[in-house]
Amino acid sequence: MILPTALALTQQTDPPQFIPEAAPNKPSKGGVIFVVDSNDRERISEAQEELTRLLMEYELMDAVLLVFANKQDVPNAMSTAEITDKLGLQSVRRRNWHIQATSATSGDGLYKGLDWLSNQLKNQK
Ligand SMILES: Nc1nc2c(ncn2[C@@H]2O[C@H](COP(=O)(O)OP(=O)(O)O)[C@@H](O)[C@H]2O)c(=O)[nH]1
Ligand SMILES: [Mg+2]
Repeated sequence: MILPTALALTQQTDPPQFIPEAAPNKPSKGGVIFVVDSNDRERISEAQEELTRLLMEYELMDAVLLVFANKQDVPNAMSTAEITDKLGLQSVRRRNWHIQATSATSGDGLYKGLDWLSNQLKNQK
């Protein structure tokens, strides 16, 4: 998450969550980077639920969304089209979003995704 407020890891929830240290009183512009394990078919629905929960956060109302479909180097990993479908991204209408195929181990796609985010944040001003 790229937000102007600091985030703190709280142990008071299970699992521990990142929460804003001082809750802003208005939605922050900025962006969310949501990293998905494209090779984990078992947990993609869990990822979808978590993304839905995240996007309902008041503070993230105006944030753009960048999804990294990571582990694209793994044979038989889900494609960006499949992940778009399973995360229900087509129904994300009120914010700009982008899905980027990445491999964190080789670095493929990381800069492409960050370039998109950087351009979005420039245009938010
Ligand atoms: N092949 C591959 N491995 C990755 C990539 N990104 C992270 N990993 C590896 O994935 C492992 C962590 O697994 P991960 O799926 O992130 O977490 P877990 O599902 O909670 O176990 C580490 O060994 C990372 O090096 C990637 O893009 N490609
Ligand atoms: Mg995993």
